Amino acid sequence: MRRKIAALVSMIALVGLVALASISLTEQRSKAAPAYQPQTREFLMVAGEWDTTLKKDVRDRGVARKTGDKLERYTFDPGFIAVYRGDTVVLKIHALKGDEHDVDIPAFGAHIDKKELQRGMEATVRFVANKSGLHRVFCTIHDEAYASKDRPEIGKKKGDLVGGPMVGHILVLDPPR
Ligand SMILES: [Cu+2]
Repeated sequence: MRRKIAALVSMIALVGLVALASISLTEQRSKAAPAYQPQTREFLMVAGEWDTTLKKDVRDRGVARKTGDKLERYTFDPGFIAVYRGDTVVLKIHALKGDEHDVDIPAFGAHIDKKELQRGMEATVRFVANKSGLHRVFCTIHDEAYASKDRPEIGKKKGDLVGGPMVGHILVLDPPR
């Protein structure tokens, strides 16, 4: 009799364990990864400058430059950022080098006017990065930012970006799953 009771008790215990295990498995399965919650991502950027005085004649992006000429290049620093699609991007841009700059991000219709980015000023642009892919951030004020006419000698058409660079890049990634 005792044996029977013991067998019965262990049978009940076993059934109970199996039931518990299956409940916890079901729970785990139903806990799918939560959908990505878009975030606000803020970046501090500066307008930086590189320059040099030539020690010999060079071709500077298709243009002849002489010994003694000064070459200047302006950059956004950092010049490359990555966010997830759906994130709100806040770029705080500090104009440290160069008298003035502007900011144009055609992919997101975002813009800072040059009046807001005179030397020493900081301006903010904010947008929702709602398109995946690699997008460009331009400063358009520099003489050679865009070709003003077709430049077959360097393979560029009117309106193509030839100079600067004052070009940054924003990589918008598909949200993690
Ligand atoms: Cu600029």
